Amino acid sequence: MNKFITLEGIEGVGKTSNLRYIKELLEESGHNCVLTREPGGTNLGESLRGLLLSHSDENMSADTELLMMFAARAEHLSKIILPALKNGQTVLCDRFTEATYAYQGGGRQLDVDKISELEDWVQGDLRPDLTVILDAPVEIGRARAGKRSEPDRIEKEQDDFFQRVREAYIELANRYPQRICLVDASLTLAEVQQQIHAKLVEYDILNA
Ligand code: Z5A
Repeated sequence: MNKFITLEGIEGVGKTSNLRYIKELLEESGHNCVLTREPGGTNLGESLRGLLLSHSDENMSADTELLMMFAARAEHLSKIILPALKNGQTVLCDRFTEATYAYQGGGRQLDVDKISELEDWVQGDLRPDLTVILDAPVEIGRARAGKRSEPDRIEKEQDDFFQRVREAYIELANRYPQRICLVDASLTLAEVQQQIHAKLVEYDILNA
């Protein structure tokens, strides 16, 4: 029963809304779920999240941002994710390493080999069983997110940054179709949820 499932996408595509839906579906079929997020999930990780997303007069270098994402991830893996999986629980995580490939690799244009080295170092051979990428045009995500709150440090980036992030996500789904899938998140919430349900069946997380 222990599965590791992650949800990804550019800001505002509906990760938070759909995580709750996935959790309900999994619990109905007998999974004991741990819901968590990145960056964050532990006390130290949430402190790092605060530093990563808050505004400061001092610019953060892209390498520092990358290393802090992986520092938070190392803590998250050792304190939450690995113990839960070992305990037979299913971990549902709002963003994980695919976000690093998309934001730091695609958005910031950092060397993808560096990210891959850190991934191997911090995670060993652990990869999510399924990553659902909610895909929608940047304007849609921004319009939905914009209704909500003050943008954080990363959300303040321009549209071309988010366009690169979106393209990097699509590339990941094309490269690893055995564990990463795309869902059209530009549709209504009910239609998005129908697609997610179908993907959970297709990837053997839920029975038909
Ligand atoms: N980051 C990184 O750079 N590198 C990394 O390795 C990691 C993260 C792990 C924090 O992420 C930031 O960290 C993020 C990437 C970076 N920065 N950015 N951008 P986050 O996940 O905490 O924050 P976020 O991306 O900004 O997520 P979000 O804004 O919370 O969006 P969301 O969860 O995808 O959307 P939502 O809150 O569910 O929905 C937004 C609104 O749209 C809401 O009013 C919903 O009711 C509405 N909604 C949702 N779905 C629909 C549909 N289908 N139709 C109409 N309206 C909808």
